[in-house]
Amino acid sequence: MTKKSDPCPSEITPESIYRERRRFIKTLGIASVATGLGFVAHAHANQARLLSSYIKTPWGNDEKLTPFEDVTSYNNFYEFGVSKSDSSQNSKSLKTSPWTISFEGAIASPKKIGIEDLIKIAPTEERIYRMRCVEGWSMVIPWLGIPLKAVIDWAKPLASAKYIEFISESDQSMMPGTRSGLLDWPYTEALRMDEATHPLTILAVGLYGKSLLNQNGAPLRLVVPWKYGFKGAKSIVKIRFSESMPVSTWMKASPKEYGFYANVNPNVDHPRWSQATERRIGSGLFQSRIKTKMFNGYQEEVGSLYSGMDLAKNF
Ligand SMILES: Nc1nc2c(c(=O)[nH]1)N[C@H]1C(S)=C(S)[C@@H](COP(=O)(O)O)O[C@H]1N2
Ligand SMILES: [Mo]
Repeated sequence: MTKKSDPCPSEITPESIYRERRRFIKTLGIASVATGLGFVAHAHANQARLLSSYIKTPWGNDEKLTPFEDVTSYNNFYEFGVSKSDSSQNSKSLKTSPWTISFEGAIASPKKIGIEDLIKIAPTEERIYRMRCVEGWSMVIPWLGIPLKAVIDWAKPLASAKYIEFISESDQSMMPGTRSGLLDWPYTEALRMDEATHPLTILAVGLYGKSLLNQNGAPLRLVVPWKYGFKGAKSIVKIRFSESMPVSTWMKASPKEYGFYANVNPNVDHPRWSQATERRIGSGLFQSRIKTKMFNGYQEEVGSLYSGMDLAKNF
């Protein structure tokens, strides 16, 4: 538990401290261990209540990271308002402790588990993933999380379960945006089971070496790096297994614009704008525009999940 009195250097200049640590790891040559896994970096003693250590993975080690300040101040979290700065300003009201996640639907026995126990299901890993928002901007974020597959194996869904649905918190007293009729609350998202158990899919509990801030979906959010950012449901309280394809919040709101798959695809435009390029968020004026890659650059890893599918129809 972080004490209020603890000095927290990562809160002062998180990015520079973070870079320093990465340089240090590099100098030791540990980052290039052949397996890529196996290096346990000790977290700052004063960081996350949830994270005492994590495994460094090779994902995204060559990427230029989006500064911590941008990752934590330029957000989409409509439960706290629709502008990018709303959730960093308004989300203090979200109480993330205690926090329970329930598992229901096509499951042998429905379960509930506290977040502290859930993150013990599998070791926490750092994975640097690109995130591409459907609106045309992107970031590179050092996530801390656990493979969703480990949680699914623990939950033991029925063999008939073909989909998994993620349901966000929607308490009106903590989330002022849910008093509006903007979306059909609670926010929900879903994956096909083979997407959910893919090794790239994680449940994130932190970023930049510390636990998630509320604006990023504390204490638990989905990260699926080859899909548009809206698939990554935040502040998850319920996980439901089902036999038929769930209809997500965005599919309900605008079915012509938001499909079930939401795979990043530069060749399939959003009805109101092109998806061919993206604006890489970085502090200040120097935000570069770059070409968007198929599956957000993860084609080699996930392309086979969609072989034989028409991705223009299954957008
Ligand atoms: N519950 C919930 N989850 C959500 C959203 C939201 O409004 N509510 N926005 C989504 C969108 S559109 C994006 S791009 C990402 C943004 O994540 P970040 O703010 O951590 O970058 O969260 C996704 N998850
Ligand atoms: Mo998004």
